[in-house]
Amino acid sequence: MDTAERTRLVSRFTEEVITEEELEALFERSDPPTAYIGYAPTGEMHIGHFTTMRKLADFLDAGVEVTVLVADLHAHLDDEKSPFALLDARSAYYETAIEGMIEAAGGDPERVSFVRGTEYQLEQPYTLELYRMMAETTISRTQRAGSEVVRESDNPKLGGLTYTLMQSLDVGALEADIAYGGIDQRGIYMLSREILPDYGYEKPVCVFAPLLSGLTGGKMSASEESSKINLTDDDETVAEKIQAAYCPQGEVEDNGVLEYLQYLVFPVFDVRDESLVVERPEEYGGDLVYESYAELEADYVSGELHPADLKPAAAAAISTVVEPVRDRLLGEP
Ligand code: TYR
Repeated sequence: MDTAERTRLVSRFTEEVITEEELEALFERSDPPTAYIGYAPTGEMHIGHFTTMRKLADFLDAGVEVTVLVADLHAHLDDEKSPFALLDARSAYYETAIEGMIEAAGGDPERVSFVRGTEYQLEQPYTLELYRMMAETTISRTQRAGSEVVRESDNPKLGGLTYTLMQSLDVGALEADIAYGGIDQRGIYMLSREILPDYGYEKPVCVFAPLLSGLTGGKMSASEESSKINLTDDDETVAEKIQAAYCPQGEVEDNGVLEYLQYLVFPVFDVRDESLVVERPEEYGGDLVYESYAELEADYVSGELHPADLKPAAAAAISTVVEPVRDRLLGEP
């Protein structure tokens, strides 16, 4: 695969790449580039996680070595509901779910390295480096970097600042050429790009995934059940949530159902060589078959495809994509 094709694969379905030129330069090197993504195991994993995981298959296909960090210390630092005693079990649950998602997206989980934060963030070299960074980085710079990620409060704890600085350092500590995450992580990795060269590391290339809309309009919310599909939702629950979802006729903006199709279902169907069938009674024009998201979106915008027909098809498709992950989590064969 040539540099242009590898760059295209890694950049597709992203919100931003900083910078494409630097990414190309990584692919021109002789040794394979490395990338990492981190997840703090704070709660239940959902379909938003799945879309970022889906992209790991693109990284693997482009010949990038991928590390997944299960950021257990981070979970504790920013969330009082993540006590140390729970972190081991939570991390194991994340690892199982993540492996399932990579596999369901057509990637090979055996090719991904897993690491937990506590495996290296308590070691002396990391700690010393963190203390040096604390001595040299201002509170306001760090606050600004983490403002989209760390919980807000009138009386913030030190943990949020430590969290941010540690995540900035993780890129270097994990020797990642590429930091990958949702666009909300942008501030933290911009801080990495700014300060890591002072500590002898390369400036990382950053790849950011879009944040998906929730099913109730607006942003997806971790606490609002009906705004997202959970990985353990059964087919009926998926169907009910999609049926009730905000999905205005002809409108693409803030339309979570379309976003799930674009970022998750079609890329997975592409690997499986499947197309999306929208069943319709003959009198309304009969079934529609889509090979690509672009075709579906064009029909949706033109009014040819109505939400009432789209929703059941989308729900069934989402269910088949989530099913292998659900089975793994629930311990079914
Ligand atoms: N900040 C990430 C989140 O919002 C978790 C994370 C933690 C990512 C440490 C990377 C990292 O190095 O879930």
